[in-house]
Amino acid sequence: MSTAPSERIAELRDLIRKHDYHYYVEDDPQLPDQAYDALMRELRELESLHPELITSESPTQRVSGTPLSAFSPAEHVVPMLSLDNAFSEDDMEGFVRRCRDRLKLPATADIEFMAEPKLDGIAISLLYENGKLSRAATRGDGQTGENITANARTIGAIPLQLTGEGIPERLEVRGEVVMAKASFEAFNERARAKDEKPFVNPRNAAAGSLRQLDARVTAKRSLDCYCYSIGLLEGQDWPETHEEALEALKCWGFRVNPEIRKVSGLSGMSEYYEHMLIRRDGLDYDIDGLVFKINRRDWQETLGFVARAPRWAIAHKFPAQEALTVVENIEFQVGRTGAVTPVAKLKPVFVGGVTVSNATLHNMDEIDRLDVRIGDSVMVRRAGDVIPQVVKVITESRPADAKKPEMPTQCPVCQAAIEREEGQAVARCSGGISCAAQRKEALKHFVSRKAMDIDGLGDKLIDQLVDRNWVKSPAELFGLEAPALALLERMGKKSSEKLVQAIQNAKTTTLARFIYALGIREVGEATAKGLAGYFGSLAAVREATLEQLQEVPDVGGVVAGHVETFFKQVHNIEVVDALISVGVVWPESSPSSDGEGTEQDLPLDGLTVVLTGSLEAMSRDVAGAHLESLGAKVAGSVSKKTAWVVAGPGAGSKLAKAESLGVDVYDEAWLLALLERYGISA
Ligand code: I6G
Repeated sequence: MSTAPSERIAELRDLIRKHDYHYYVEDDPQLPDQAYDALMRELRELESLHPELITSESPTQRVSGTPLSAFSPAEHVVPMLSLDNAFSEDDMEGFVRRCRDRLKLPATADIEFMAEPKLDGIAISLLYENGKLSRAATRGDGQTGENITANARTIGAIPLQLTGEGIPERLEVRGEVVMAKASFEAFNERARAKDEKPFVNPRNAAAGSLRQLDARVTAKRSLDCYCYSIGLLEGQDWPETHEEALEALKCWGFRVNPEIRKVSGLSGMSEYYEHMLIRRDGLDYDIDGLVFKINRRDWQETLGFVARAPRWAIAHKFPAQEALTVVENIEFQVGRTGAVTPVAKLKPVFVGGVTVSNATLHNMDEIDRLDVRIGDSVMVRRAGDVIPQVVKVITESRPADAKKPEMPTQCPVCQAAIEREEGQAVARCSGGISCAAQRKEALKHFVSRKAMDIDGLGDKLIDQLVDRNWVKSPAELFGLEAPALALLERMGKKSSEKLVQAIQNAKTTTLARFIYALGIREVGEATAKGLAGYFGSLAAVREATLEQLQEVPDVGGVVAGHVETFFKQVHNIEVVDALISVGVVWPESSPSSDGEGTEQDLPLDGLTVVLTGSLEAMSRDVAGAHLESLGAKVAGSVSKKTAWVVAGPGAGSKLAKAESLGVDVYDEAWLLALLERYGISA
């Protein structure tokens, strides 16, 4: 007996919601993208045959096709308050003391707090009635926001229908909508390539994307949402602690930040602060501080509110990522592809925890767009490991003698002519590999952390190697010997030997790193990963046609053109072949482009592995790529679904979690033996 369409539709919706839960809430996807897409496709097809069965909570109904003419006001059921800020340890001490005094606790009592990152995004209120998302609103003035339901519905991390047990009659949830740093960078890169205005920071990008009148535009902007509290709960009792409230949110299908911890007393709070300050740059999203909330709800009630802020919570702010300074000069630097980039030389300023004295201005169009001049006061932004940017000129403070910069006509390094193609924003030095600046930059990129990751080969060393003409192309790095290196400035016997070892270790890499290291125009880390994953081997990438290249997610005509052109140029092929002949290797896999590729039975298919601690024979990246080539999924965190954890020296919380969950833990020797069994040696 065949299943009735209504039953299959219900089954598919449940399955999709279950997989959304694994993906968004547990950060542990249980299905390859293609299989998830197949479920969505089947649901869409069935719904198109039976439109009477479509409901607004169906996962197919996230994007509405009718643009609004304006956002309507949305009055909050419970006002959205703000938080008091702390900027120092002293401020934090004062906060804890006040809590303790008002709760009449002894001076020795350590209060339990939930500690959370404060995401730098857009606050959102989500109202659910009988489990269905009925309204989404921005914070506005805290009393009334804007109704942005159609746009919020397009965000995958926002459930349209709650899951799990004990769904409340009415529930209002607060969270923060953010744009991931990588999506923001990719968006701005595309905007600049099209001569469109980039966003100043991920927060503005999230705000701009959430305030689109056409939800189809929002849907394309990869927004994310993390929920952090309950504003209204009707039809059941409030959880007794904030920790339990967060657990309930997860059960109902909300993404809750995995960095949240329970801490005790001031010492626990400052340990978390130090820990997150280090983690900050490595997170996917911007955070501007931490929020500490008293865990017990009865204590929260006792403390209550003052002037629109709870007395039981505080935001401990991080150093700002934006600051004002002055442009002292504008210089022109030549990059690895010959692009001549104007760089603002700044009066040194402390931003986001470091002193910044240079900021990129990208190209002359960007200089015109910002209208930046030498002598101007500017706002600079530094986030993560991204090059500091000038985001805004304070034109009101412009001095009378502020000078407009001009693009030089000759390369400042090799004196070759600087050319700018018709319609292109970027000007280029025409010197090619005869330009020492281009050679240096290509090598710096080649050895960088996300490329071949050669530890100890810094910019100053590369400058010397190129200036002495010891290294003319990347393959020559692998022929360097310790006694010669020891002659260079700031190098001794020990450091030279260590460097030679690091260079030799880097010979074993991954295909994605290798492609990225080649420095193909507009092929960043994500595109390189996409190409490696899609084609599986360098030969396949080299032979791919323009059409095939464009089948890789996020590869458009321009990037495909750069890849194709790169592999057509004889000197590039010589560089690649020379690298392979000096022994650069990587594991190759079957292409995921092959429709049957994903169906193939690979030996570790379906197994999730976590690598933690340090490995000696190969980097974790390389080990991960080997495991993936055998079909395993390599995850970043340990869960019940993890099959094996491979732990090296220095393994910490992941090892502890594996042990507490009873997940099998192995050492590097075991991993090497496993790989050996499938013909992979270190
Ligand atoms: O603005 C906020 C950001 C993050 C918050 C907040 C938060 O918790 C992680 N929590 C509260 C209680 C309030 N504002 C009022």
